[in-house]
Amino acid sequence: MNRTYPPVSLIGAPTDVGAGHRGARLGPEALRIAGLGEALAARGVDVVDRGNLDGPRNPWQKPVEGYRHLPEVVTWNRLVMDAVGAELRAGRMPILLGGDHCLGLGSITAVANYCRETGKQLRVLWLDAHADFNTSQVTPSGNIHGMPVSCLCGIGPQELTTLGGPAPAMRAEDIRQIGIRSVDPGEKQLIQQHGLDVYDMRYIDEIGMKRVMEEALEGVDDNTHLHVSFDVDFLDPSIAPGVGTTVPGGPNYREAQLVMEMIADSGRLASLDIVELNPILDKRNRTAKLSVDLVESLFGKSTLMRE
Ligand code: EXY
Ligand code: MN
Ligand code: MN
Ligand code: MN
Repeated sequence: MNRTYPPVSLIGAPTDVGAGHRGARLGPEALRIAGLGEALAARGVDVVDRGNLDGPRNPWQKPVEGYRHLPEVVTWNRLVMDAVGAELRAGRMPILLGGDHCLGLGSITAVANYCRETGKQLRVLWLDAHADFNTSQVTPSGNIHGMPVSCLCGIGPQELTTLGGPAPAMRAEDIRQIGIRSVDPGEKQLIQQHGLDVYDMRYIDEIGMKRVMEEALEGVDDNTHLHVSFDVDFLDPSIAPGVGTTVPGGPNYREAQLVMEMIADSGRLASLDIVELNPILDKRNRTAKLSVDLVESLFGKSTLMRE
């Protein structure tokens, strides 16, 4: 399928304030060194690298009332929301280079607001080992990278839930979570209460990735803005060791490629986060290179010509 893509802007957000390991702040550089910009340009995409946002450093403190680094997380997410929103309004596709996954909050808040302005229908595909649906009451860690989805759905501290306007930034029914295999006990109850659509690894094993993706993309049409939030811990750790929160039993190489290929086939990809890459824990930038390989598939690279 020959498809033209809108111009792309790479936005680096070098922080790990939402995480329990330090190192994701180096993610944007690792993705650049793995050749992300060049790979997109080779696919015929007009790509500009906006460089890195400049936010607060990681103070490396213990959680306070269930949140670690809340003020810093708020500041980083504001920066991300503004940068992502500006690219969307300029008719460009933002690719956020994290950084930890707390940044999905700012990114998707911007996307959701853009959808409201333009009358587009939002669909978020959350590719992750984790549901990231914790709250300060049930979090085992206080790490806010375990909370962006609940915040987006209006559950969480007011500074985060109202980042871009009145809460909730998005509805639980706008998101599909794929690859999930680590959910905390309190988080499990909240997911149930809010009726989140979770395609966990057991479901993927049972019905296969092709059908899972068909279900996750059901209802996506010409008026859909498709946002992909790609946490690299989605991938099985045997192929993607460069993350702080590895969980065994994730999608293998071909399953991950199929996810990206089927998203590409939908033709609706309009914004993307690549988060949680931790080069300190990686082996020779392998996880960054794999991420670039997967992004090529997201932008339509395939083995054969396909209809
Ligand atoms: N559920 C665990 C917690 O809240 O601490 C682990 C969260 C990891 C979040 C990663 C990035 O997706
Ligand atoms: Mn995550
Ligand atoms: Mn994760
Ligand atoms: Mn499998």
